[in-house]
Amino acid sequence: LILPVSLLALSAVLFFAFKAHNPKKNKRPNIVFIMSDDHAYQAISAYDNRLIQTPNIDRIANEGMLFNNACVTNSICAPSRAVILTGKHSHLNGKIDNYFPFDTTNVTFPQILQANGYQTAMFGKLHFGNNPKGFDEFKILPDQGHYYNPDFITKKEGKTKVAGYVTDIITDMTLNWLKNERDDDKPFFLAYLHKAPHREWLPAERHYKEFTKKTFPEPATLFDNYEGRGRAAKEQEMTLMHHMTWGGDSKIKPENMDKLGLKENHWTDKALFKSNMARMDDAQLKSWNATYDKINDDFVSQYPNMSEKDQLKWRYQRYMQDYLGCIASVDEGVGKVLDFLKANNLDENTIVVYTSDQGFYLGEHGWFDKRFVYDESFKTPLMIKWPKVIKAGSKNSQMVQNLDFAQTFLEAAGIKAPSDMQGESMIPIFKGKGQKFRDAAYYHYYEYPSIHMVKRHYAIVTEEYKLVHFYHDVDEWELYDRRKDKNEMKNVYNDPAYAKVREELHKKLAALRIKYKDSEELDKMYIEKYKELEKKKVI
Ligand code: SGN
Ligand code: CA
Repeated sequence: LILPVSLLALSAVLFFAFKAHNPKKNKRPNIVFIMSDDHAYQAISAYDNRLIQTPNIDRIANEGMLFNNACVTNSICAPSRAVILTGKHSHLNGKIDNYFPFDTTNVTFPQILQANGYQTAMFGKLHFGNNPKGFDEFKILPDQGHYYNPDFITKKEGKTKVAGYVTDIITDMTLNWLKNERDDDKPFFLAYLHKAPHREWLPAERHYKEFTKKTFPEPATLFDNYEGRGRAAKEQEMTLMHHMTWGGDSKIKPENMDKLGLKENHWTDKALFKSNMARMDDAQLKSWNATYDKINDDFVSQYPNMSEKDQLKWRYQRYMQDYLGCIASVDEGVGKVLDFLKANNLDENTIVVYTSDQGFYLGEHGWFDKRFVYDESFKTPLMIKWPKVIKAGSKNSQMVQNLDFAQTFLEAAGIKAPSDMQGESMIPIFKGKGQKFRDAAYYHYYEYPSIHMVKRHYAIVTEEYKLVHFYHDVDEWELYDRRKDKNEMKNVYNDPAYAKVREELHKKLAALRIKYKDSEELDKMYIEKYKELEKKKVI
């Protein structure tokens, strides 16, 4: 008996010794990729503390690196996610807008990580219309998902309705996986993907009470009249004044809209408000009404005496109260996940990323939504911590893009990236190497004609300038001097003082289009394909 027991003990010792000293296993980092939907950098206190405090999200910047010029290639939800997963621009991965299906024959980096021994999981919003490949486990929202008592599509049980508030549910699913389903013998890739703070901005009860009492500073360009820019900026449909909905967005009850004679800004307006309320249970609805009835009553009494300017100011405050209220729950969730990693000694060799699928207008230019290459939606928040490699509290101002995640993560995992990926690995930046990362970023937005009516455009963005071509039903060029005109209020394309800059940028843009394999033929092909979808009533 003694012999087998001691043999057993020896093999156990050997097993643990091997496990502890297996360099390959220990070296490969875990990756926690946290992404919110439509989270503007203006609403993260690590960037700007005028609107909200986000102490937990800020921890990632404090313990790692804050990127001041991170940007996207196509500022809209599902296309951004496709760029992230494939490491390829939209025109090559095929997911040019929210309508085109994601082509699942694309190779994504989670598939590669999984094939190389990573355990992979995804919780939250994907928005592809099909399930993610390369994941051992997933629970995703169908399409946009709902804030209250949302449905989820799960790998194991199919579609299920989950009681509660979406941000908290996604956080709980993530924590539960970390606690109970993680395989200690494997490194992991975990995608923790919030729906919040996407339109129509429904905060959790514990936050709307607090946030609806606050008043927020207005952006300098709230009353923009779009002079000095072209048709695209003038003809969009994303203004707080004319396109934000009274019901769905500002939470004015349909009966009050009728009472005040407020028009529906969009056919979904009242219906959206009603369907959001219909998802709440009695207790949720009761506390909702306890706060929002008062807002409604105040508005009904104020409205007859409000000027247009007063209305815009009111709509901005209403927008910020709900939008920022949603972010408060995201920040709490991030805190819980960071705490878990720390408490379980997963801190040191885990890469934690916080980003958004794009930036967002918080009243700048009088707008909400995104889509444009103008800064607030072109740039996106990004902070990354990895204590083993990245110096705490560092800042970086290079133009990294969402295109770069795939190659970055693969390099971190010691895997050679497929040669047709189009980004750059950020690992040299993590190590504090100073070389120029990217001279110019390429941008291309397609979803038009569609909601918000932002015209198709492609652009080159350098540290100093932005050259944009709006095409399809227009043929207009815009040039911005990013250093002198931070708010992008004046198109200097036809200013003779910029003639030389303009010519140089035209050349650089043409070269970038060739480098990334984009072309006029592809622009035309996607317009034709879009028309086919319109005919099929997909759009
Ligand atoms: C919905 C929103 C739009 C938003 C798109 C795309 N309207 O249609 O405001 O631009 O989603 O958003 S809503 O009234 O239905 O909320 S994205 O993040 O998925 O690209
Ligand atoms: Ca989005």
